[in-house]
Amino acid sequence: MIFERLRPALIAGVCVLLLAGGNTPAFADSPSTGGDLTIAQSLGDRELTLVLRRVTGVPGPLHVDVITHAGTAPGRLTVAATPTGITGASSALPAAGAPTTQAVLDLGPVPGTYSTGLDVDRPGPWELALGDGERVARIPFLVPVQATSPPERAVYGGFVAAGLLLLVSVLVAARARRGGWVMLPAAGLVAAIAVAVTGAVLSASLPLPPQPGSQLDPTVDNVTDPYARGGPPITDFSRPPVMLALAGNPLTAGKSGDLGLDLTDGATGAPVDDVIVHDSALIHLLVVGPSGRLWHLHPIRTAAGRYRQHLTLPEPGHYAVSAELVRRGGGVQLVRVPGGLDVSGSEAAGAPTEPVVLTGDTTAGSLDVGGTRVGVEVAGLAAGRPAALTVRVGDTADLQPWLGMAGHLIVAGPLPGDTDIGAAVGKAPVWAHAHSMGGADGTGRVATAPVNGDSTPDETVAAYGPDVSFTYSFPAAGRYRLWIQVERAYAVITIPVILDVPAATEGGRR
Ligand SMILES: [Cu+2]
Repeated sequence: MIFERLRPALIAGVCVLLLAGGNTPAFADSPSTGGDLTIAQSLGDRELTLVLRRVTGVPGPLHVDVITHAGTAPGRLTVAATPTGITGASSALPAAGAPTTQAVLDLGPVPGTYSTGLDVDRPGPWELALGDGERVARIPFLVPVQATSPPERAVYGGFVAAGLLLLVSVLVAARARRGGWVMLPAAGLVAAIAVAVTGAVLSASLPLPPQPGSQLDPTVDNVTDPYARGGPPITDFSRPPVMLALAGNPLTAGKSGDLGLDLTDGATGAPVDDVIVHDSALIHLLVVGPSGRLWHLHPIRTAAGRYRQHLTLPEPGHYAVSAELVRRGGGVQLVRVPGGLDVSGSEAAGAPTEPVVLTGDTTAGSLDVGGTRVGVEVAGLAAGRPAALTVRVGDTADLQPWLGMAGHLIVAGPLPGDTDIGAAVGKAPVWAHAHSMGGADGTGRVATAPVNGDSTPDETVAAYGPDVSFTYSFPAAGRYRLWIQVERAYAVITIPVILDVPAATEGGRR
């Protein structure tokens, strides 16, 4: 009897469930589920890579790794984290703006990973302070929460309602004298399942809201619920370019000093504090000296829009300075300091590594960098055409990804001559930074993009190379300076190259 009465409800329910099963929704991974955050920092004389492992729950632990390099001095670092976001909602947590968690980290003499842990008690924007007793790097980071999108809420709500209505249907079917009454909860059940299925289908196809951190200035509220902002954004996310000015005391050759970098907004003149981590650093600082030496450094952030770089420049003369950075929604900018940097003094510099010279018909060469044999080869070289550049570092696949990449290529030119390179590079029309194109694991396979909050292998994975190749189109003919950088045995190797790029001939290749 009961089954007779229940039949319409059961048939409808089963049909809709089958339909839902056939359309198994691919739940979009929550947008704020971040991966690990890797940031290179030149803290004092130490070149460090800081890795903030993803936070999986709040309150919860934040695992902090510091990777040291060859020559990094042992010693103690302090690590502290401060919530910086303010919310209108009342909270029992300590007020933002003061550190809520701290730890110490003892670096040993062996290059590698040193770890410590912090505890984060709330989602939103945070600042990590990494100190060496003299300087403090202040690194902004986000603690995400697993946010539920409106369609996902419809899925959960719909299925809960369907479950309840199913119970009601059974009860009504068992108790009611007239079978028709069961149609009421059964219709509700079908409607609830329809809502859930619609939500499931939509959740896979609706665009994600603008992401706090990478697209929006993060606040506690938009990190906690990225879907809360109503309506489409009425402004675009773009920001004006930064103005980069050098600050600090003049530098003397052979003596260590601190170079200050002030970032100001080109429109408002306010300090720029929306720099986001790009290629594993807030700022990539490139400095080229008078004899063609390159420094690739990662200044520490000391305050909003203020960065500092500790360095020792070995020779007097004119240096070219540029910074590569990304403003939130502003794209990658390679900003040159117009006047460059003058270093006084008379310190005699040690000779820099002799570059590989590829000119005329020479398309291959080799050199010794710090005891490692490096071969350099170029193919298809002509202005305006993609050229392939390959370096072979040693003979085993033991390169480490530095800044998330197996190889970095920095290009400046065309240059008028081989003297006073810093000044010439400062005025050079082309100044580029390219990365190695796939094949990073030595098998020719292109490294896959991280999915679902996974992270790419960090520097500790020494399994790349020995061949690292780049593709770059030199826009104009002439003499270029190139610096290729790879990491091996926790040391960054810089390979200097001088390259003459011929003009493209009609239908011809070199
Ligand atoms: Cu860099």
